[in-house]
Amino acid sequence: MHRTPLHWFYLLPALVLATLAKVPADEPTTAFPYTVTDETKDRELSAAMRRSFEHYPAPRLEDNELYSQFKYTPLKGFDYHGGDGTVSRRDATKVVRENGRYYVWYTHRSTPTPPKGPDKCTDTIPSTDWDLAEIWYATSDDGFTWTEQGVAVPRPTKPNPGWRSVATPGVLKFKDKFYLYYQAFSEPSMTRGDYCPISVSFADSVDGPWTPANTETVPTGKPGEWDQYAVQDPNPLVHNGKVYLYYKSAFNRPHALWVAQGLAIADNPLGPFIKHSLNPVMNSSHEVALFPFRKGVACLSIRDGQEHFTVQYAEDWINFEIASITELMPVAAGPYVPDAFTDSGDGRGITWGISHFKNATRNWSHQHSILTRFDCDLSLDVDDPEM
Ligand code: AAL
Repeated sequence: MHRTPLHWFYLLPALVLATLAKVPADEPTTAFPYTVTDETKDRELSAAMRRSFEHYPAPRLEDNELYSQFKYTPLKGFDYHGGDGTVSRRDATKVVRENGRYYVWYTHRSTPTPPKGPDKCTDTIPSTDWDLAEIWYATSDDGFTWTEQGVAVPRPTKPNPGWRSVATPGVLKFKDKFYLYYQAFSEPSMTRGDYCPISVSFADSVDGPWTPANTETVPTGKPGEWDQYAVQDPNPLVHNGKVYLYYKSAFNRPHALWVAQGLAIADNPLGPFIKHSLNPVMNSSHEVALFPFRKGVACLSIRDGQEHFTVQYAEDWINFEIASITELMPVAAGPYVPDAFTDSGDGRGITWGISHFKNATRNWSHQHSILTRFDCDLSLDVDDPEM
């Protein structure tokens, strides 16, 4: 390459600096990884650079297999009554593939009016979007067009847990049987917060029928414990032959809301569930999506808390670290996790799932939520998924 005087004007200082920094002058200074020599290997690093090497799985974002952005596509097949707030679908489970098609379960509300808030709710008027709800399910051949199949878990009769509302399900397949865990409300949501335990229904077939256990399968904690008021958002996986059920609680309630995630482990999906002594195991996130990844478990930590909008990883399934920071994450994501229940010890990650969007939080007049599809790049088996 012919060098003009102007080239040397810029190049000479760079060569001097490169020599001083002991970087060979012919190495492009933007190359990565930088050449480590005896002189540079013990070089002192700033806190930010040390964190990049020591804390994250890969110092460069591009090399971080637990980083993704998210693409959204509307789903076909769901009717929302023109968005008048009387029909809502939200908080989807993981997507499961059985009998050659995809299944998803979700909170379904169909009420004569939209929610009217905790002060104006009645036996037929919902307090919130997930009050007076049931667990419904839908199936699909391609993940984009869905056929709603109807109710899977109706509200049980009073006074069984969930008589007021059953919402926010998580699905499990364990030893060829199926389990749906869900929040079991015995009072209208938001009248005292969202105080509820987790209950379960079980079935021999993915198509049901579902039998309710009518128990507080994962109960709230004892007075003074972090989860004494509510256990929510059940998220079961299989690990080491056991059910690992992650769940959310809001501690400090009713004073200052701080949401965090706990872990409860059981040999039998119907319980008893033993809550982990280190709970909460995550310090953030209103809704999480968990999936086996390599030896450990990865988690989309979606919103709320110091570590919201991060993807986290726990090789021992308990002690989570931030793997990446991202944006526009799927709300209450239910990913398609082919190996969620296979206990393979070598999780392969995810490429898509179902998320929800809600149209309002404080304005009750048309409040409802819709299901949508998200696609992402968190799979070890796909080199360059189309984003
Ligand atoms: C959701 C979930 C739980 C809450 C409510 C319905 O996002 O965290 O399910 O109770 O909001």
